[in-house]
Amino acid sequence: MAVADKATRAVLPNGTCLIRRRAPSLRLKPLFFPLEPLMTELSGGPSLPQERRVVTAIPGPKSQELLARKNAAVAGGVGSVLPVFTVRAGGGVIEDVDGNSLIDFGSGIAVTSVGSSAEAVVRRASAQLADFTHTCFMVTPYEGYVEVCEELARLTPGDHAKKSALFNSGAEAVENAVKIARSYTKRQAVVVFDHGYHGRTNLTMALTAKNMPYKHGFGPFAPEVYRVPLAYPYRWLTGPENCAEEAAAQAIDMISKQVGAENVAAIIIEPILGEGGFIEPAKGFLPRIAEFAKANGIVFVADEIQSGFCRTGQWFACEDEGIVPDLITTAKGIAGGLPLAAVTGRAEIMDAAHSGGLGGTYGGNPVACAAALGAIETMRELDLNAKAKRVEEVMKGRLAAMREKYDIIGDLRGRGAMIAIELVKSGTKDPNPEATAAVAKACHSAGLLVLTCGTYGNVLRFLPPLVIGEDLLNEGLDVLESAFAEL
Ligand code: PLZ
Repeated sequence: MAVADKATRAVLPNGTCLIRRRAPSLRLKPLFFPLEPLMTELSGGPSLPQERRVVTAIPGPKSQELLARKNAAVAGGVGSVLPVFTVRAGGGVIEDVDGNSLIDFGSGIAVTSVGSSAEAVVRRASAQLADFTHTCFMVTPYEGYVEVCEELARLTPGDHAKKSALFNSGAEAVENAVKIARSYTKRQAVVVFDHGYHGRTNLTMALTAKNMPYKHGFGPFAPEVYRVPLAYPYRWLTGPENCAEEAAAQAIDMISKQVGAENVAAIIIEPILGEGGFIEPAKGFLPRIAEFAKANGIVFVADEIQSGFCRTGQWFACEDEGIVPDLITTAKGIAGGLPLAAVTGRAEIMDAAHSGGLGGTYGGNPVACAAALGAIETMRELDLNAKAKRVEEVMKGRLAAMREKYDIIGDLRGRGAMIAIELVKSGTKDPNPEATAAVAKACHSAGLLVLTCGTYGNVLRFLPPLVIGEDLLNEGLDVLESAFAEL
């Protein structure tokens, strides 16, 4: 980390981080460091202006050309929400090949919470790249992996002894949480919830609720997976008041009667559901399910892959109801854009699998670990939990005003910088995926990247990088408001 010693840093009021770097000394391997005698750069890479700039149609002509190449060379099953081809990204913007600069309300699906080119991530990952790219932790280990596991033990809820194992993707982490829970309990069944999303591999497709586009035509799926009701306040038939109690009672009844609690290895739940529609389970539901798991020797797994690492204004969303999961799965925000995922949990559970039973060629890659340490450093230094709470304040204020004005906004929910609105047909609760797609499209054309989600495809979700400047955040909300006005 010699480069770190030579850098001075300042944080701008808009949250971006400035670094002044001196020329690398001879002690470093000069070949691997760009020759920058004295330069100042934004966290968004050298001089990336933090502005919305639309200079062509979206997507522009160069993106269209690349899109034709994509369509010819890339498998049709791999879609892109908005085919503008990126050249640079950082802070709160994405710049494309045509010179457009989009405000980013997506963070690459909740990944780049520290920005897409955060200074500490780039610095640490670059230094690691220069030292070595890979050894395979299962062959010869390295310190970065251990350091990430130590950080995970510190940051995740609970003060019990914890251990971690690192992987490449969220789905892989969830699969491994199931392997670990099965080893520990010597049971097979896994319980998941309506609207849940846990990945696209065979086992995680089975755990995921929604057919299209995730599962359709891809079966048969892994056995011993059981789905139970979720306390979804906006759509609970008897209304939100008794939703937590009723949903928990139904879920517990189904587990007890249809599966047998004594056969259940793990209950897996997202403390705030991501792909399913940014659903916050009604207050009281999560603690009731966690309690049931504990009383029956079931491993309670919080899937914090989307909600973790400051996204909701806490290190982990389950902290809001004081939940201490037995295992917690993380990915996405953990490494500032590099692929890394983890299972963290009670040491006795994590140690249940036999030696050699867990792993993979690339799991906990050293460059990804270095990036994770840089991302965590950034989260601490810039107090990104506080930033996420501020994003919530600004967004909820503006969105509540829009909801007053446009009655197709049926629900406004989420925490921190994980906020969503659910769109319905006027005067009903019928899902309105058409309006959702139209608003998203209008936003894209005006230079604001927004994403949709939800079982019914009628949720607009907002996941800005936590380092986004407040001006850009407000400008993005202006664009959204105009999109509603146009509709
Ligand atoms: N668990 C809670 O949100 C990934 C999926 C996007 P991977 N969510 C984005 C898509 O359409 O593929 C996710 C998640 C939760 C697990 C996962 C899976 O994480 O890194 O995509 O495998």
